[in-house]
Amino acid sequence: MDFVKIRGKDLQDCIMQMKMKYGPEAHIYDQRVTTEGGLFGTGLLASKMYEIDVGIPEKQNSKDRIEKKLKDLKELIKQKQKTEVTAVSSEKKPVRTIETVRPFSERRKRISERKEVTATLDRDSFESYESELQPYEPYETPREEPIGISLGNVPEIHEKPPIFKEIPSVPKRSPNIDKLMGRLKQEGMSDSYVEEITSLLETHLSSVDASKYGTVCEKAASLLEDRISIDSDLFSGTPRGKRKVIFFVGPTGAGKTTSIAKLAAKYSLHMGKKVSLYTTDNYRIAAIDQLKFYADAMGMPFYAAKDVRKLKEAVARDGSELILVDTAGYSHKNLDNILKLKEFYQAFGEKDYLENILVLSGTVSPQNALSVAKAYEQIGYKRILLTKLDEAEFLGSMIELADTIHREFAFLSVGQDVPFDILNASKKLLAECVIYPEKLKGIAGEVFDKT
Ligand SMILES: Nc1nc2c(ncn2[C@@H]2O[C@H](COP(=O)(O)OP(=O)(O)O)[C@@H](O)[C@H]2O)c(=O)[nH]1
Ligand SMILES: [Mg+2]
Repeated sequence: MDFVKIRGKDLQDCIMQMKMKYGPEAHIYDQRVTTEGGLFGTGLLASKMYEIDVGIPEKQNSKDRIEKKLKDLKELIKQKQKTEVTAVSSEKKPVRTIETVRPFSERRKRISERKEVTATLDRDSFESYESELQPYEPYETPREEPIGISLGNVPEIHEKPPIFKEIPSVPKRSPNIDKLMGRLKQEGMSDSYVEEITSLLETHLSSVDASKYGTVCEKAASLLEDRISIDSDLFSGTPRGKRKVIFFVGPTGAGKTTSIAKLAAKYSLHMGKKVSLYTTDNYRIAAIDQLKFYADAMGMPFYAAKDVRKLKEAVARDGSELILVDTAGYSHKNLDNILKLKEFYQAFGEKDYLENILVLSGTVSPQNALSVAKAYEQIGYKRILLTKLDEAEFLGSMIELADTIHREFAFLSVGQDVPFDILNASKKLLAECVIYPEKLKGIAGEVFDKT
């Protein structure tokens, strides 16, 4: 605990300053009225002032401290990467200059000790807490029929009376719209979706507008923006007084663990929330190690769930406001495994508000993304965290997918740098990445500046 004095014109002013400077955790432990100025030290005509003594918990006593923690975390990660490379490239024991990076061997020993005391799982005693999950809209298969103008839908004009003879059977598209259609198809969007977007676009463009490619692109970007839904608040929809629990689900390698670490840093170090990290990926020591490393670096509770009963005990003791749960990556071809994730919901109770967020890599093919989105529909999810934008060539198919299955984008992961390479999802950015693909290059994240 640190202590500071704050002076102000009245108590209200002092409290305001305290909250602004030191956040919600700071509190007053003493207050007094003092004077300031006055003639020749006599106190005559002195103005009345208030002074408070403030206690600030170490964790968030200043912006500087948060920034320092972030810097330390970055340093630590760099150090870890260096030591891992050294360990692989030479037989020599890696030199570790930061004490907090404990040798893996030591951690493995601790983990195996913990494994020995694993209790057996009483699967029959599970109660269903699925109703706690937010209702998810049923999955709809992508629309296949072209909407708007299509050759099949155009009336047979040649059978009309002679007055219409001059009208071409298919309305001629402006070359700029054709060019944009090509662009969208190259983005991985399906023919029917491109048709839908461009038909809509045509209704919004005058012939003068359509003659300028720049205007066509601008309008297309704004129409596409309207098709994108976003929600970047992890607490979104959480009823008052409930704790938010988020399971990050998705295929192996999608970026679940690193994204969790980034979001944990944002919500804990930057926003001052009480965050805990859990993993249900209890079979792979490396997976436990990876998340534990981040949890240790940020000084937050970490728990590797061995079974539901143990997890329930840990959850009951946990005083955090936000629990981020890492999960094992399951192949979208193995529905049974995906459904097994639901077992872990039993560990949470009435005061918890559960959500799944699907972590999806922006580098996968449209077909793969669709299969993954469908497979994880079995456990329900409302939001998508899109990763690897820095490596993605195109994002069009991801936008189409989310629009078609009515899902929101939550965050965009834009690189490997924990905790910085993540952004709140932005309609404008996503739409512009599709229309102007050069935007994808050099995209950078730095959530801590922006919120
Ligand atoms: N280029 C790039 N790599 C990423 C991104 N997110 C994660 N990765 C990398 O992808 C690999 C797998 O990430 P990880 O979080 O372990 O995936 P998980 O298996 O889903 O937990 C790691 O090497 C990460 O550094 C990203 O946004 N861009
Ligand atoms: Mg992982």
